Amino acid sequence: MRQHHRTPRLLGTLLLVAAAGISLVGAAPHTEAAAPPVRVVPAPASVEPGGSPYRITGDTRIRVDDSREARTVGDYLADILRPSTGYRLPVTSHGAGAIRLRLGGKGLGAEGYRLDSGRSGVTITAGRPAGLFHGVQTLRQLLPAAVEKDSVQRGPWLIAGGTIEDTPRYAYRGAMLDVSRHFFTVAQVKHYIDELALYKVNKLHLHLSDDQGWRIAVDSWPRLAAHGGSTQVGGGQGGFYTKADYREIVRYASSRYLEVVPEIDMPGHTNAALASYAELNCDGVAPPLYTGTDVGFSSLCVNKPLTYDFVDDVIRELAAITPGGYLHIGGDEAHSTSHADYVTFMDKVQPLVAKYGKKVIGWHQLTGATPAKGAIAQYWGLDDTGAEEKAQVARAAQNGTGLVLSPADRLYLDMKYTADTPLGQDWAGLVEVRRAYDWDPGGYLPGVPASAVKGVEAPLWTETIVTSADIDVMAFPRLPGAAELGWSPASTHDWDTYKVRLAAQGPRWDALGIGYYRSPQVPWPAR
Ligand code: NGO
Repeated sequence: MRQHHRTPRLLGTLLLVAAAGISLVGAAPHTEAAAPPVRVVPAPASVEPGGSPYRITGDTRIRVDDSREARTVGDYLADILRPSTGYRLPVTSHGAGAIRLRLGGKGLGAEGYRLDSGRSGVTITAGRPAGLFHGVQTLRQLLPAAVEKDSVQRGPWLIAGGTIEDTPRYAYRGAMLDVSRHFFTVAQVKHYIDELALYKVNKLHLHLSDDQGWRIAVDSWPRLAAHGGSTQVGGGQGGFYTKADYREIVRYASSRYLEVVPEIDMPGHTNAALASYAELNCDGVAPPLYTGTDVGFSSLCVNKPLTYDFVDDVIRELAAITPGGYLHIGGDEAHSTSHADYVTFMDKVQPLVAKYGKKVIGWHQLTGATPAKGAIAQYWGLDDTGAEEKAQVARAAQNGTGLVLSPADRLYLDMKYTADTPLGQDWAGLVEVRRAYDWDPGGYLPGVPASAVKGVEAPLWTETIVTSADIDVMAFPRLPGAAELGWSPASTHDWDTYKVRLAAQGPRWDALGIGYYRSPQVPWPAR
């Protein structure tokens, strides 16, 4: 098979042709209907259109390999297709089936898949179940948008003929939800997970603590959640996850092939903890709970031994309910901590993360201390952040620290799109859809070896975000751009073809009930 990622212009052309809705396969004389276009986000690594489309009918069966994971992905696919097609679509591990989910295949890695579609059926092949799942997301996008509706729609349910072979550019493709500034229920988090899964995002970073709220139960320090979780920005009632709640989020995320990355932000952004336990404060006096939106005013007491008993307990309990490999320790905006104290704190806390079997992630200020071996720094600067700060990050990267890129004036989903955007903030600037998409993580920070970049993440801070509808309108349509930066080969990067593929997502979001910002930069089809 031709590897289109080595021939960028050709792939760009194919996607452009496909995006324009011009069928490359419609010429086949026996084709029963014009082949539908291939408009997939994130852009697959290789698309080879050709042959007749497959048509899902009332007789279609979903044949899966005889494994629990393949069966689960098959059931998930059937659950998506049944309401809108009205077909039975039995999932079976025996006999024939025109839609096939196969585990096997070489060279597809942990998350890649191959999708072969033709007159007689569609086969998704993957080395691992995650690849089958990602292949199913692609399959959804090959079908008409109405497939996403929850009531029976008219077909025909055609899937373009051809072959897609697809593996991700980066292993870390994240989204962050700040559940501290405003609390979001387990159901709301699951809803967001489902949206992230559409675009092959594989990390859910939960910002579980901040000045305004502590959101995870810790048995050895019960007031953290009971008191520290009892309010939020604006003074609402807040909330927290019990351990059972958190486990349920982890379980659900993993059913969508996302790994949860929990964050306890330290040593700053800790007012909720300091308010809950007087003894954590240097002066022994607990501050009141905080419901404003200032940053940089709180700090754990770096020179108190009790601080490290506290951190040890929190990390131990959190690590025990987190199957993923990472634990995020924050480290941003420690403006009330001296530099020397910050370094001391990070020297003491990072080994605790390792002690409980996890790898450290921290905001990129961590590179001003000594990042532990195997640590990841999450860059949240701007395009015009000073050269010195960028050089500090680059030096850490040269010395082995991995990077996840979340430039605030590109990937912060809480930035306003335009001055008229009702929600969000603008401290990092206005971030329209093109700005969010049109940059290259591989070459973004000078002096950073390409191998140091582990991926990208789109954080959603929630000072102004209260409901799931608020999440949706800030995440869509920028989140899919972030997901594409993480997944697609650099050779597919092209705003003009991307915006056409992105426009095709609009009717899908309408069908799914996702309210989004109809940016004038994107040629949305008329509603
Ligand atoms: C900053 C700050 C957060 C704010 C966010 C708002 C980081 C890493 N620390 O990002 O506390 O919520 O901006 O955009």
